[in-house]
Amino acid sequence: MWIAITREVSPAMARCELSFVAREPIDIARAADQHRDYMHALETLGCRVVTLSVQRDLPDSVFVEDVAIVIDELAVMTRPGAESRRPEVASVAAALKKFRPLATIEAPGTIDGGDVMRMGRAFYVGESARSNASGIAQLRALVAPHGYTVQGVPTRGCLHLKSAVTQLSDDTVLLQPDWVDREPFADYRIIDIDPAEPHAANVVRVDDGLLMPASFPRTRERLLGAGFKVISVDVSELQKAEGAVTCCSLLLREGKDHNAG
Ligand code: CIR
Repeated sequence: MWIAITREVSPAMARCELSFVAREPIDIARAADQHRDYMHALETLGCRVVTLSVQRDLPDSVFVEDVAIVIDELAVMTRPGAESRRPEVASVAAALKKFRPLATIEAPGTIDGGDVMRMGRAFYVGESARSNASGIAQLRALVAPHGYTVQGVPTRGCLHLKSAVTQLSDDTVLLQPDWVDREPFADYRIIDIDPAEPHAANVVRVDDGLLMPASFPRTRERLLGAGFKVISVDVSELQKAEGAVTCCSLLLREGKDHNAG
């Protein structure tokens, strides 16, 4: 069983950070509806959803993935690359400390959870505008004692590593070759996104199920053809905030409770 930590959409989301997409008006009510559909999809995939209360003044606070990196052994609270996002960390830490011992990335390190992709005990971390060498080195020092490796991976033309590559199964990744090299992932089976859908590489995996945006039907066909079980959700308003599907939840395995109170 998985716990999915989420947070309600902020009414200030129109003031979100944007890096690679142009600003467009965001329909907040519609974004909230889409976010509810997203949480239902997570439940369908077998997650118990824990929703944190809205942070009205923090435009990007729905994107909880960026503020923590959670493994069975601990939760690493990040120091997000965008300064406007650093006040999001404390309340997610308060929620996570019920489930895991906490560790923290300290200045001058920065790291966004969206840059952190894990395959088994191998972490790949985007060397992006949001995640720097100090942040990556600190993550390595925190997880190495638990038997994990950490490898930096350059990205280009996208916000985060997980805009470019995500996990489909224990041995397969979905990849956008324009935004990341294949070479670091050569040990895995690689499925390319459909080239007509450049943003399609970001999918959530929960056991043998996948959740992806409804706007990428061609890539969905590829995944269905490869035998994956896929749920699609319309997240168009969240996409206008440069979000996708992994960014709206923190997934942690239940039954690894820390009971720190
Ligand atoms: C940002 O620029 O930080 C937000 N507007 C979008 C963050 C999306 N996060 C993610 O994909 N992990």
